[in-house]
Amino acid sequence: MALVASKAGEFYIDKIYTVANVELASNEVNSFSDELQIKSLQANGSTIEWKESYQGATGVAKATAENDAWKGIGIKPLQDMAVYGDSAYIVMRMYIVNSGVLWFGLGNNCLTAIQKGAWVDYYFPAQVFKKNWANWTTNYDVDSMALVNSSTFEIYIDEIYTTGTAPTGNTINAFDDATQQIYSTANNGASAITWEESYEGATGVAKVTTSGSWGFFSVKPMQDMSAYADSQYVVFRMYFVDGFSGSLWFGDANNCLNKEDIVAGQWVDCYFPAKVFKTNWAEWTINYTPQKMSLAFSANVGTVYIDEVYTTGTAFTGNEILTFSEKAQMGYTVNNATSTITWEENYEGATGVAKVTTSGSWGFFGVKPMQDMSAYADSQYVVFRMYFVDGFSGSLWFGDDNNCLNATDIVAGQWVDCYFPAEIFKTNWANWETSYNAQKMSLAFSANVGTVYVDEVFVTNEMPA
Ligand SMILES: [Ca+2]
Ligand SMILES: [Ca+2]
Repeated sequence: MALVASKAGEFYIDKIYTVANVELASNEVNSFSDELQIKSLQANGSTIEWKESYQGATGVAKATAENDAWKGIGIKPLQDMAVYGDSAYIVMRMYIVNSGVLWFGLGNNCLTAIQKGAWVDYYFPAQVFKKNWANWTTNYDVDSMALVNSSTFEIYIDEIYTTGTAPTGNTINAFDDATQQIYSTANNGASAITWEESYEGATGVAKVTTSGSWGFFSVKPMQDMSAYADSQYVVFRMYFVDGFSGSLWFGDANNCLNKEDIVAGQWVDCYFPAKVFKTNWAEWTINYTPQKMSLAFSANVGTVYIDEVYTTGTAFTGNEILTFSEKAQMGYTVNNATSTITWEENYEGATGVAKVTTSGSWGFFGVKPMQDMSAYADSQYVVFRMYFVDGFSGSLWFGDDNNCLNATDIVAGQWVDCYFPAEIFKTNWANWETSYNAQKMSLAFSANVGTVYVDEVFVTNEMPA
């Protein structure tokens, strides 16, 4: 409890006193109702002054800067951060005379479009505020706790407050109210987004209208990404009004895992790999790339409603590549013209299986790992646990070589494990998300083997004696 001088010298104290407490609303960060409140702002290269009124507002902070260099307006809340616990937004009511892009907490994340010459409520993600400001009293970082701007600006701030309730659990955005829609953005000229209170039994929906191919629907999570850490899938619950055509891209890959289930005229869930979401979205607050963070419709699909975006499933760990425990995993498999792949709940004591049917020689059963390839770095073998119903003939090729290490053990009519060198897998699969070569990433049956069930695909260091 001391006032500490960091350098030698002398100073004089006349008196120590308190001033009358200002009544603060529960969600208030600062409303500049008197001149003292302006002292909580920090002029990081800008000039800040208090004005009794401006354009109909009472008690405002005026911030100006010149020279087109990074300038900030540092903000310190007047209340304990706990007050803002579950807010969804931090709102700055500003009158912008002149300004470029507004960054908040080192993120280009103003959720409301800049409009000049009027009082506008500018929404920013409360999660940025809550995260960066958590310990501002002990750990004040000028850049991450400021509204910053790289241009010459003249901005008036009437008040700063928090509002809304952030979603919890596995929700990314449920579009519960019109305000939540501003966490989604149409990032290109081929899509527009509006909000509606309800549609076909769903409450709170984003209405996306595409007017050409490659319309984007970008969605920004309203919680910290740590909320989704263990998820396996990101799901978009959608309703295609005018029919579905083309493909659904998410994070720059055509990777809707259950595209065959997408039917127009009803609510459908489209599953995407959560690892794409987790990797590309990790730092969305500071590093936003629309293409990597959008659902893109390759064709013009007209009107699509989106009820909710959420995560589900438990991320794989350990040595698993695929287990087929749920149907969505079928999206990680690849067939060719001489093979079909379907999912079944169980077969001969195994739970969750892929059913492969070949209709000629060289049928493919391609697999894409559900974990990051680094999970398999130390393994020696890749194992396919299979059941050949109609007999086994020919040879088993993996990554364009006939290399089942224990082919002599493969017997039809029972579950058998087929071992392949993991080196092939690690080399060919390393960058499958950006560079997919079906032949190099498939198990190929040289002969027509009819029906084969696959229970799981995993890596191991042990091969049976
Ligand atoms: Ca909804
Ligand atoms: Ca299984």
